[in-house]
Amino acid sequence: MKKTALIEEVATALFEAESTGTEVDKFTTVYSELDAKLAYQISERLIEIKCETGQTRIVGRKLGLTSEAKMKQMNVDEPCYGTLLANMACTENEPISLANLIHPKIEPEIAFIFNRSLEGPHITVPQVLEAASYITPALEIIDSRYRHFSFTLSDVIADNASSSRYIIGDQFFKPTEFNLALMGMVFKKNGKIVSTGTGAAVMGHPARAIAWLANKLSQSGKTIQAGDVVLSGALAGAIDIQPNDHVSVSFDGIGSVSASFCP
Ligand code: OOG
Ligand code: MG
Repeated sequence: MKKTALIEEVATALFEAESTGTEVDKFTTVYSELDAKLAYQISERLIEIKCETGQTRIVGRKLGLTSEAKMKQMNVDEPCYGTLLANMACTENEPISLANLIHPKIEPEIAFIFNRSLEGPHITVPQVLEAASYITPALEIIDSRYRHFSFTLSDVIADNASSSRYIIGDQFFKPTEFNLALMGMVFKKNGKIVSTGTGAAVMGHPARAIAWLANKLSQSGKTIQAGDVVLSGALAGAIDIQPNDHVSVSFDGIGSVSASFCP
């Protein structure tokens, strides 16, 4: 199949899967030529379709598979990124409906907010910390469009890194004032601790994941832009969510954020 036709076919199928809340089979089993580079082109087309039809816009990026815990859980051994859209943002105050989701999971993250752009390919951790205006706790809801939440690196890249919804805290902190590698984290569901961790779980330092992103984006002529929200990737494994669940993440020194769910 021609590349352009394949991009269109897979992007459309993933868009349909999300719109109708129906899972699909992995595409790499059918298209052996589907490598990471082609997968990023598919995800770009998918985002285009979403922006056109959903009247939404790009508000940032998210890292995926930046911790050992996540790589083991998903059986993929490389990080990836996806794009955050305005209509994925949720707030703490309103229960999030799970009605249109396939098999949602939630995971604890640190969000970075930028007030100036960050252009790869030679971005380092100190440059990330300098360019980021704020950090705040975040929860990401992922919902792979693939059957049994099972995929290869290329499949998950095409599927916008399983992005579904996200919630960020409402208190913002200067990242240079903390040792993010040593920052403790407690992740809870319905009042019970699910996991604990430290920032170092994400590539040794969460800002290293952001540097990886800036450098990766530069390969396709893109940058982290002023105003972008960037999720640096889950510190711990994702957990299933059901209606009436209440989930929270707290970090040492930067507070917490929570999410509740309804049918
Ligand atoms: C892929 C997305 C992973 C993270 O924070 O590691 C991710 C997935 O697990 O479905 O968002
Ligand atoms: Mg995530």
